[in-house]
Amino acid sequence: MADRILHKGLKAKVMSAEAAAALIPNGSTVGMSGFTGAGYPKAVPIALSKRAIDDRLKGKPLKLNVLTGASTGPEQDTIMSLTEASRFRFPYQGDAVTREKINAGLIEYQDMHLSHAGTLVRYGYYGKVDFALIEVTKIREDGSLVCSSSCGANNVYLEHAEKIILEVNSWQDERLEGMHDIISVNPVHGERVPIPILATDDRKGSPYQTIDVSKVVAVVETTNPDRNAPFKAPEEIHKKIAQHILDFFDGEVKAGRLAKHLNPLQSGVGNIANAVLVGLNEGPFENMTSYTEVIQDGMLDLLDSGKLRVASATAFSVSPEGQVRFNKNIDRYRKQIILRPQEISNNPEVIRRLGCIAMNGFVEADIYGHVNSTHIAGKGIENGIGGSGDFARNSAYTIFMSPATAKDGKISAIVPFATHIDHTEHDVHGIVTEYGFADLRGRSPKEKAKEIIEKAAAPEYRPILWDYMKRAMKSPSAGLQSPHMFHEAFAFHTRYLQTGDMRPKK
Ligand code: 0RQ
Repeated sequence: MADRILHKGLKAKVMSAEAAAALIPNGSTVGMSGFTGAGYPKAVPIALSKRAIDDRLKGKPLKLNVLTGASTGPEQDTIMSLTEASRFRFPYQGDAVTREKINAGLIEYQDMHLSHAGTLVRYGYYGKVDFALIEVTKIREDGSLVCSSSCGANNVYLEHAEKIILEVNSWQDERLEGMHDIISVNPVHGERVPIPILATDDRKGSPYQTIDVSKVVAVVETTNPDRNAPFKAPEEIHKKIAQHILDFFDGEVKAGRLAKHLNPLQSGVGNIANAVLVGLNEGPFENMTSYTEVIQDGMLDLLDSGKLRVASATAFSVSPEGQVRFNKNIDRYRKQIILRPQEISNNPEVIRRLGCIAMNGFVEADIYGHVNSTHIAGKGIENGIGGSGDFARNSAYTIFMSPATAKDGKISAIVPFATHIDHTEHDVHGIVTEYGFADLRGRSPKEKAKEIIEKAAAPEYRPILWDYMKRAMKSPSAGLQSPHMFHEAFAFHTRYLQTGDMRPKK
């Protein structure tokens, strides 16, 4: 792997993952690369987890504060959570074991807007960052780095950490070089300048990440693949949701509010988001662009068909099959794909300037349009807000999508009052389920409730939602702007916890 570490001084720092892990003292704060299952460190976290097991047997459990870009992969989140080597986790996770430990109170988790993460770290809210542990594709002669399959918050941790450990992963295709556009934000409020991105395909930074080479204490060579979940072919329900969104776009084009190339698309991860991309590939829109945080398989399809002109993101989240296709066509994709640090890909200023179309999943939405993206009632956190808030608050179109029910109809995604609110009614323009698109624009809360119940709620839940709404309007304690009955607002959830079904027994 000699040609991947071209800086002589850093070549001399090559050591095993175990030796690098041994440099990290207990109690350290470690800023790691990684955004979805892409570009996260893979060897040192495993070595840290092994050490955590040994240290636990010795009665001195290893406890680290782990900061990342977003979710990562099994060699990082799953294993470090299993061994409880992670004491504190920030700013996003999407891992089943980590979720279980957080909900059991064994890991402290701060769930944070991804665009804010860098500023908060720079302002010292997480204390001193002792180590940056960053996966890269290559170290150049001058010590600058070719990032790997995600940029995430690497720039922040590399700038801010006292010491740096680099994992050079030869599994990452060297031809990623040239795909990144690294702009770093001045952290000082009052001294910040406009982010110079005026169009999705603007490149205004450097393809390389510069570092203070003297801070590097270890370089570890790895060969492990990124791990992103394979996508299922869209199911009927996902296709229906996608079709409602396409019909909505069609209406906006006819009304003259959107051009045929639409506005830059942001799309969350998951099967519904992928179904929307599949639908767009079959639909009438041409010459589209995407300003988003992850590039998934559906976006590669759109690039291949020529429907999508350019995609800007901070990470890849492609299936193993998508990865093969990506590597095969990487020279073409390099001209069409730009990877940026997450504080740029998710930057509110840029999102608002471009007028993005944000499409993200939701856990539950209430009748007035408040959206819960993160918490499952009675079960705690699912994943986190991720970038959904960055895009929801600032996009020209903010759409949330989900099946109308979960757990075989026992849970309604539309409830009287959301048990946790990530996105308020002021930011939400559309709520979509397989039953329809509730268009909340230009409507008061009571008008939104009518639209949501009639268009988006599952038919079997409509009567009980109407019943709640109508009684709330007559309740003497309720104001008539957003009528509620506090003693009953969570009746759907309490019934589910008591009987296993949100529907009342007949
Ligand atoms: O549970 O896996 O046990 O079957 O939640 O739900 O329907 O498969 O949908 O995978 O798209 O996830 C909101 C979680 C949706 C996701 C959320 C259960 C359901 C299932 C998953 P099972 P689905 P998805 C880009 C933007 C926040 C972050 C974000 C998310 C599981 O979209 O994390 O938008 N969003 N980031 O059965 C109980 C309910 C439920 C429920 C769903 N009301 N009650 N369980 N489920 N609704 C990404 C980044 O920022 C990196």
